[in-house]
Amino acid sequence: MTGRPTVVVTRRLPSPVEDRLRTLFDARLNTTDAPLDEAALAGAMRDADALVPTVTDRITATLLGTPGRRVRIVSTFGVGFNNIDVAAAREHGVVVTNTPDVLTDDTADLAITLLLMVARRTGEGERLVRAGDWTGWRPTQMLGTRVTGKTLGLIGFGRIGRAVAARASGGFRMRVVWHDPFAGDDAASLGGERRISIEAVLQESDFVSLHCPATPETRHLMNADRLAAMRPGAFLINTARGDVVDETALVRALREGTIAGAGLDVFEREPAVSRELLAMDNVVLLPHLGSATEETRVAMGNRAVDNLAAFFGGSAPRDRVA
Ligand code: 8YV
Repeated sequence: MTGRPTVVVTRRLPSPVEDRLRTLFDARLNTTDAPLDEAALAGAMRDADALVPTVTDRITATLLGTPGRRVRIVSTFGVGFNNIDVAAAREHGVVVTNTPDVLTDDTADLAITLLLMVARRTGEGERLVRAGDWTGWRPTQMLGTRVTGKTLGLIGFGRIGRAVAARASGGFRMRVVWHDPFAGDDAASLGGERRISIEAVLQESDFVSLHCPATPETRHLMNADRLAAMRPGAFLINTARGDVVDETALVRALREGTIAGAGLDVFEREPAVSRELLAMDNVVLLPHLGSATEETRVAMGNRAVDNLAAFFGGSAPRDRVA
């Protein structure tokens, strides 16, 4: 290749990352931050050497098969890559990389935030105060559920699941049980108690937190039956991906009192959130904030840039997933 590689970035990134992209590449940055439509993405596939998408871009087989495609690497900004058809990328010889590790702690912090918020009814409490409806302290007002010492069930015991386990067991003396078909034998030494089935985790847990990737196998993993297998009075926390939960079944379970509440950072049809959820007081709803700190978003961007720099420098990108 002659000259600097052309890199199309689909959304605004923190300015230190955009500066670095401009220094290293012929960077086509998205100054408006408006998502690129299908035609613009196809144009990028034809005109650029690399694409830096985010969770809001669907990198489909059609896109990867764009006639005259020039893009050779898709360096996604995020650890999850369910928005990218990795099988099609492999087929077309397009390299795909992600940004693991750097967002583990912040995402774990957010899972704990949701857990505390929903158990202690803090969203509800804040709404009351802001509405000017707080009439004064009462011994029986807005009683929540204790967190300390309870059982936390983790579905997925990878980097983020383990970071949540450390916070829960260390900070809140919680008993942690987990299920992860892909965890190696070494995972047992990282704490918590392993369970062979998801149902065993659900039956034992006061709080269930999801930390598995979104794959065809995990789509609607939390369906009506699994929600019914949770303890009455238990809470569901989701910082993974919306489609791991059957949102319609969740709404029903919450409405009928099958479970006590939910803390959700991700949704099946983002940014749309079901009207029923919006109307419920026993759910906490956040706009996909898992990795949203200044520090982490810069680190994610740098990791995406490192992957591009390695690829165009002729070495193996550290975070290759396809
Ligand atoms: C990001 C995430 O906000 O990394 C992920 O998988 O869900 C979040 O950290 C998002 O993916 C940005 O593309």
